[in-house]
Amino acid sequence: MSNKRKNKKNNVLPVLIVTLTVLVLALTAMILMNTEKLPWADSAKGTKPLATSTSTATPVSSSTAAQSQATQTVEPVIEPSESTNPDELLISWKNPASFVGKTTLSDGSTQKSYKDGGKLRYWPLVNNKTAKGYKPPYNVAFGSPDMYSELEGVTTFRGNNFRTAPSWGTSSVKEKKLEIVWTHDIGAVSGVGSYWPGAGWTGQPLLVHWSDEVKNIMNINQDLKAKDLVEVIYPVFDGNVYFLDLETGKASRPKMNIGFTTKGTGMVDPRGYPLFYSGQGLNENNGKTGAFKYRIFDLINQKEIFSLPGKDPVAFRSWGANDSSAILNRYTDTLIDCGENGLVYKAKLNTKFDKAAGTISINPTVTKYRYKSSYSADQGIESSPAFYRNLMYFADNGGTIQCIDINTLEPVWIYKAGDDTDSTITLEETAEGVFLYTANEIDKRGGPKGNCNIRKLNALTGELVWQKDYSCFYQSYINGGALATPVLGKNDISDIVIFNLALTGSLSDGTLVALDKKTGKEVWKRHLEAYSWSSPVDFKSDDGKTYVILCDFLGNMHLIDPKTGQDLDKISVGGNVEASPSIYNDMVVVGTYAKKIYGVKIK
Ligand SMILES: [Ca+2]
Ligand SMILES: [Ca+2]
Repeated sequence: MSNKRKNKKNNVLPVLIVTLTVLVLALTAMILMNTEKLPWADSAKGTKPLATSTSTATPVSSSTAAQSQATQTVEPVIEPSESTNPDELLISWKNPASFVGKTTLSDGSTQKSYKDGGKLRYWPLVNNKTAKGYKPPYNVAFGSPDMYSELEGVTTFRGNNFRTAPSWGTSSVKEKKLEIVWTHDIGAVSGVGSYWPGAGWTGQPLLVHWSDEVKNIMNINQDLKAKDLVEVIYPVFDGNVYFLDLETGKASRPKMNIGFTTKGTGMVDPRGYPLFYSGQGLNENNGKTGAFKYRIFDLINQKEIFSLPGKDPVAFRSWGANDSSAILNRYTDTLIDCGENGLVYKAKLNTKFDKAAGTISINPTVTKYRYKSSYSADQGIESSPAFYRNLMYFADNGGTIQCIDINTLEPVWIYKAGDDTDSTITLEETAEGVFLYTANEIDKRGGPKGNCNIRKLNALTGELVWQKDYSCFYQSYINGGALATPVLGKNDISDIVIFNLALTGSLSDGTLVALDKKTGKEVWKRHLEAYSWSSPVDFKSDDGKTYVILCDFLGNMHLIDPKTGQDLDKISVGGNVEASPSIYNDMVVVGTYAKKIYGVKIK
C-alpha cells in the first residue's frame, strides 16, 4: 500500500502527509485500545514478507478497499519441497480475493469476513486462554508428501500430508486375482444404541516396516525379532489394538486393550519412533462408560503415556470422539490432530527417544485452534487434516472447509461445502498450482434426496475450479454421498480422480466415478450394487500400472481397472466393509463386520 502512494507525483505530497498522519494516529489509538500487536508483526521469522491486506485490523466497508482485495490473487509458489527445514518450506500467503475484512473482538477473538457473506470467528488458545496476536514459538511446515514418513508403510490415514498414499510399494500383478491368505479374529461391542462388529469408518490399518534397531527394543515376539517384519497395527471396534505379522496374520505381540472403541485410523510416528497415537470412537463398551480420550502409547512396552480429554473444557461441543487421523511433522516434533469437539490441536511433543537405553518419553505443550463458522453452528471435525507446507486443510460436520496457517493459527480462506464433509481432503501440487479435491454427504440438509457436490478448489485461494453434482439419497444413520476419500490418480491415471458415492440410486447402492482432473467431466461411471463408505485404494504394479481395490457393504472386495472402472476380480471378505484397506506391496489388509481382519494377496 505505502509503496504505491510514495511513487505518486509531488503534487500529492500534502495529501500524503495528512493521510499518513491520520493513519499513524489511528494506529496508535488502536494499539492503545487493544494493546494488540500490529498485524504484520505476526509474519513468521524467516518468511518472505506477507502481502497482508491493508485492512487486516479493521472491518472493510469502502468499495475501494474491497477492490484492492480482489486484485490480490495468490500466485502458486513452487519452491524446492525436498527441504527438511520448515523455515525454507514456509509459504507466504495473501488474503485471497474472497476476503472482505478482519476485526478483533473484545474477548480477543478475531473475525474474518468473506464475499459470500461467510464469517469465521477464531481463537488461538494457549494454556486454554485466548492468545491475542498469537505468535508461534517456531515454524511448522511439511515438505513433499513423499518425504512425510521415514518409515516404509502406511503410518497415517492415506499415508502422507497430501492424503494420497493409501498403499506402499509395488505389487507383482500377474493373474489379476485376489486371494485371502489369512484372517485374524476380532470382536464386537454394544454401545450408544448400536452393535459394532469388527472394524469401522475410517478404520485404515497401519502397516509398519520397523527399523531393526527399533524393532529390537520393542516387546515384539522373540521369534519375529530376526524376521524382516512388517507389522499391522490396527485399533478396532472391540476396544483393542491388534499387532500382527503382515505375512502370516499371527499376533506379533499381545493385543493392547484400551477399553473403548476406535472407529477412525490411528497413527504411528513417521520418524520411526515407537509411538502410537489413537482417537476414541465411542465412550460406551457393553454397558461400561468412560471418558473420551485421545491417547499416545509407548510401543516399547505398550503403555499409555499421554492423553488429551475429548470432552475439552474450552470446546464448543461436548462430544469427545476422534475419528480423524493425526499427522506428525517430523522436522519439528509437532503433532496436529482434529477432534469431534471442534478443536484443532497443535502439540509440541518434546520427545526424548534414547535408542540405546530403549526408552522414550514425551512432555507435550498443547496449543488449540477454536472457531465458529457462520455457515453452520454444527461443530466437529471427522476428516483428517491435509497439509501443503504450513497450510492446513480440513472440512467439518457443519460443512465449512478451511485453509489455516498452522503457524499463526489464522484462517486463510473458508468455503461453504453445503453439508457435513467427513471425506478427507486430498491435495495435489502441479505446474498450474496447488489444488484440493473434496466431496460432501447428504446429511444435515435432510432428505429424501440431495446433490453430493464434488469439488476441485484452488488450495491457495479457495476458488472453485469445477463442481460436479450427483443425486444421492438421504438416510439418517447411513449417510448418502461421499464418506470415502477419493483416489487421486498418479502415473498412468494421473488425469483422473476417483470418487466413491453412497446411495446414488437407492438406499443400498452406490456409484464409483472417475472425473477428469482438469475439467471435472466424467471419464467413466460405474454402478455399484452395494454402496460403501470404504475409501478406494490405488496401488502400482511392478510394471507401473495402477490398480484400485474397493470394498463394499455386502462384503465384497473388488480389484478394479481404474481405466474403465470394471472388476478384474471380486472376492468376499465376509461382511460390511466400512473400514478402508491398506496395501503393502502384494498384501491388502482390512477389518470387516465379519469380525475378522483379512490379509489378502494380490496375485
Ligand atoms: Ca465419529
Ligand atoms: Ca455425516
